Amino acid sequence: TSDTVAPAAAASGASATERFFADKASSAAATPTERVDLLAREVLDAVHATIRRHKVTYEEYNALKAWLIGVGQDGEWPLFLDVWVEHVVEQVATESREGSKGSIEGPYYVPGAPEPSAGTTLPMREAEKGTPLLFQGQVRSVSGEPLAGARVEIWHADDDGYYSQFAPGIPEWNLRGSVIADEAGRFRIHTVQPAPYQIPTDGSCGKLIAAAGWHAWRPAHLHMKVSAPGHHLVTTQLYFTGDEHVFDDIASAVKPELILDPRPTGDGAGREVTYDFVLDPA
Ligand code: MBD
Ligand code: FE
Repeated sequence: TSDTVAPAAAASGASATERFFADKASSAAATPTERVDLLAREVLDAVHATIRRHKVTYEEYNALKAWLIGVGQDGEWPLFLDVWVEHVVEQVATESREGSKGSIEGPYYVPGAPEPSAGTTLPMREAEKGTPLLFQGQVRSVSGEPLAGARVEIWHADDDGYYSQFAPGIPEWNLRGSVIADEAGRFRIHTVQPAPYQIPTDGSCGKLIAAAGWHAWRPAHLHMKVSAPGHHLVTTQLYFTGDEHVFDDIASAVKPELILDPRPTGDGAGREVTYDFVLDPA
């Protein structure tokens, strides 16, 4: 659009790589030797089996090699892994939970967002584009008690599908907030409806998508981290009914429980939806 510079893959990729190293890479637990041996061997065995089954040629091997080198040069390892691998890690990690369904975090979470009060408006530009959206609900434990003072972190793309801190020209904390629920565990967050998100088409992930004849879209979504002392944090995403890609997400991260159906607000100017979160005991 005219007032935003289109983000290049290399710029958002570099930011996502930097973000990952700052928050996650150093805290990753050391994996025991036997476990690395097992997992690395099985993954390599699967690669070898694919090469044999499909008689992969030297041209194809070199195309793969060039592509893998490019993923790193574009800073797109966070994007690639979160789009095509993370959903299975998330399923395995949360399969024994009884509370709210989770979904993948993706590459664009930033800790330490501003903490507005429970009936709040997310940081946004003076004339932020998009349909106003009131997102409200309550945080409870699996036993049904309201979780006073629960934290509801929310981050999402703007009406052009861009995330602050990963696309140029957007204020630092735009459409990001860390909201503390009230004594009844309730929160009310005023924001705008996010647009569907398209994976950058000018980087290595875009090249794979084009070469394989896939599409680059994720359905519009809100990202959330909901937490309370003594409970498991839930990382999730919420989607919108009727979205063209809601059952055709390039990141395979939609679950039926995560689809919202907002209603028009009384004044007709925006939409509102209620969604409650249920947290498992830690
Ligand atoms: C996103 O916005 C996202 O949520 C994921 C999982 C991957 C790429 C972009
Ligand atoms: Fe996202």
